[in-house]
Amino acid sequence: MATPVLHLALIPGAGMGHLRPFLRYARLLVHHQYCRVTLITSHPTLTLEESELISSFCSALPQVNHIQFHLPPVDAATAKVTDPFWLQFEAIRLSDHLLSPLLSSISPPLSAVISDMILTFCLLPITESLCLPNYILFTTSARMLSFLSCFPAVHGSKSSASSASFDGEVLEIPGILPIPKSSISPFLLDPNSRFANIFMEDSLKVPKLNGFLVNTFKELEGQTMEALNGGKVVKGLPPIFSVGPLLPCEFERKDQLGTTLKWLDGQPEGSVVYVCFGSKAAMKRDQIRELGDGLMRSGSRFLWVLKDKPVDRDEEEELDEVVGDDLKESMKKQGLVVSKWVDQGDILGHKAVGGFISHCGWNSITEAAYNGVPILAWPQHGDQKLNSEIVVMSGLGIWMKSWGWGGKALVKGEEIGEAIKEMMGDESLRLKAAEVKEAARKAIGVGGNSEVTFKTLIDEWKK
Ligand code: BUP
Repeated sequence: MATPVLHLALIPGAGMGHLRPFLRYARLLVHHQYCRVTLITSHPTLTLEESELISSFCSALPQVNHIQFHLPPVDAATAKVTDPFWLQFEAIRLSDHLLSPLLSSISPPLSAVISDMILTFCLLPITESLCLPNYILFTTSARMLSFLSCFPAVHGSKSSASSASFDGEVLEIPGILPIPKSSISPFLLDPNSRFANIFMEDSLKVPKLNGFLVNTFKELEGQTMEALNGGKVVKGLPPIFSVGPLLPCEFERKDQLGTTLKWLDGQPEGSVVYVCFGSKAAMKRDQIRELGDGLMRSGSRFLWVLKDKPVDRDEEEELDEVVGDDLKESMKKQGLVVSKWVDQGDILGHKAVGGFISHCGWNSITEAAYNGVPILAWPQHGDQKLNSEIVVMSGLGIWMKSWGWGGKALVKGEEIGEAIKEMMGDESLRLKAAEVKEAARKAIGVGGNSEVTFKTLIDEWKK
């Protein structure tokens, strides 16, 4: 058996949406004959789900060297953020003094570090001082990477490396479809927000990194990838590699009883709308009730992952407390509502699922693309409107732009019901989604773009 000649450290950020692609990529690497992998995670994790997932990953892949670093406590007032996920990011960003000795003491010495973009601020000076190549596993879209690279233009900074311009309404980035102001998170438009400051700092660091691995594929974002790599977005960017779609793995499975899958087994093919807004977004109760009403009005069967808390969910929570007694009773006849973690990868791959109401977190989009499931986009915050634009551009789904950001204005059940009918009844959408599915499978199949990129990266790291 060949001895590994590469030692790669993977350092994810916080939240399931960031952790999962790292673990999926780590699994690919560890199965390569030349690779040894060290996974470096922060402790404690923000959610129980993350710590359980890390344990399950380590049990499934004991050859991975797992190291934890202990986070300092961070005060919300000092950090000027209240969102628990951003507080966790802040704590990680304040841990540079721990990461430097940790990285330099790893044995055998590292060949490269693959880290989350959110850590760049504290990690890049360390990797530079240790002369370690630093690659980013970018957990969202290439479109979002273009936006990040040009972010100073949003706040009026001119740069000779980029001719991106913002006229107050639209961000024009050469080579990619313009980004309307309405798609940019309000936090990032406020020059004084902590988020905008972090983006500004990170944007300036993008050219200093050794490369970006993006969980995307040619047929989904080929034009944007070409613009990024062709120097159109910003001159002098490092190489950007498409490595996706990164697929759900066995170690991610949580629903050992297969409750949701058993329910899906009893439903006709393509008949079920799957509803999930990711691991972070929690809808307000009045919007949850309207969504329940909309699902009922659509006439479709549904599987709804209901979440009204931003961090871990309380599985004991009573549905009637959230949606009310009447709606709870009528919903039982038409769908299944769960308030616990489900195995989304399996659900999207089930033949009964014919549509997906999604917040458009990037992992969810790539998982839907891989399974050819049409999406009704309902972005809630962050990068999700930019991602929704890709859903529409690729033909994978539809987006009711008038609904705006989730939580801003109440979207009524009637409208939701009509939008669901549109998604579920559109045969051309179904066919287009099936084409995206074929392209996704081709990308990671033998000789596909992402598969070839994987080998290219291994060769690059071996040099
Ligand atoms: Br909720 C939920 N089961 O019950 P996104 C999510 N997931 O498997 P987010 C489950 O978590 P960010 C559940 O398949 C996806 O891989 C889902 O990531 C899985 O959204 C992941 O879609 C969620 O990127 O993260 O959680 O909002 O904001 O970082 O994109």
